Amino acid sequence: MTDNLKNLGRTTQTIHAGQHVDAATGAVAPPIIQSSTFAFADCAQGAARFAGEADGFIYTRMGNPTIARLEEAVATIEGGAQGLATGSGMAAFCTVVFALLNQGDHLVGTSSVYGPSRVVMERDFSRFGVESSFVDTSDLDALRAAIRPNTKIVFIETPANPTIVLTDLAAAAEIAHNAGAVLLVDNTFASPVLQRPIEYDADVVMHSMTKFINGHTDVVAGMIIPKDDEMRARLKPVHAYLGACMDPHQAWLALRGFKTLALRVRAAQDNAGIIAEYLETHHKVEWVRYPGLKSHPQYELADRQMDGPGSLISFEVKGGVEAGAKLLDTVKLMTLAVSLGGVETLIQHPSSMTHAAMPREDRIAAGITDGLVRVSIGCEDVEDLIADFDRAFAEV
Ligand code: LCS
Repeated sequence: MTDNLKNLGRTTQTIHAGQHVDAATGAVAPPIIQSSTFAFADCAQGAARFAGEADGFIYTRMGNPTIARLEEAVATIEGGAQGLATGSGMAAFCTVVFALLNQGDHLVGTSSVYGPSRVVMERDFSRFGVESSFVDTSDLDALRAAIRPNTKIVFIETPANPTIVLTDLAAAAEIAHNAGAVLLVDNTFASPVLQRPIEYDADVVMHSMTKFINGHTDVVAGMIIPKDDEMRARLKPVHAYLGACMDPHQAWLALRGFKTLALRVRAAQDNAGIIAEYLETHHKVEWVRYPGLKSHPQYELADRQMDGPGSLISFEVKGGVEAGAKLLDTVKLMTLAVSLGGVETLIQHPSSMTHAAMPREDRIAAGITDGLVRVSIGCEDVEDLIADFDRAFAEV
């Protein structure tokens, strides 16, 4: 954590965290240290670095100066120890699970999470004797009941993808800790500008930085933020050897995106508030789920644990799947594509796209209805987005 930024505003933090004038050249923008390996002055220095007795870089899979700036930047705003950057959000999740669980352990997670996070537990980690179960963690009694004697990770995604259901972070932390488990929070949907789970006692935070943190739909990347150095020490050896590392150029792009994170999140959120109201009053819309609307069942929780409702909206068009598909096929300015959190508005159909790998009965149980449409509102002029919706709804 960069202590001198600790008490400054989010916009200031995102602009300055991890940004240091380069000592060698005076460059204000960070250099891309595109090197796989780092020379030692002598054998003693090499041995000391490997033994962890001397600072300095060894090999980029184990650490790199450009990547370290990004790990510092995200940790500063999340309020945790230095991060561990990964090649993707999925690599971040798998690294945490691989590091913290042993054969015979159990993970309990939010039923509506990014589909592959659930699939990788149920299909792949199960092959190594690691159990998982998924429940509606917005229901704290259901979460409590799902804890088993061997539960070692409580995995919360809030707001959840794509249902936009929230989980009470402080309560989930208490339940996890009472059971001797770790609370892992996927903070991708909120971004650290709007929600910092470590403030609510989470042990590990993860991100798909592909989304808001990079923000320009041109990088796939992930990040793990441990709450403290002790947790970092549990994760770091696996991160160094599993091979889920980031590339320096990828880190540089994400670091550039990070500078405007607060500005982009607020601009998109302003648009999303207007569009959520537009959708809620539209006669062709069945229902809308957005934490900034009073109709959201957890409007008060959003107000309590988030600094704003964000820019992801889910809704269903009257007429179900067919009507929704017509809307998605007709929009012009909005792009029919998966992913989210970029400056451009992206719209998609989770049942046939991001969450298609989940069995239908699990999807339905998780609240992912066949007709659910998810839209990630971007930073365009809001009247242009509304005109696009108007045009498309007229065809439905
Ligand atoms: N966590 C969340 C909440 C996500 O939404 C995603 C990706 C991941 C983790 C995985 O990150 P990745 O490996 O892709 O960087 N979500 C996607 C989505 O909703 N549409 O496309 C990807």
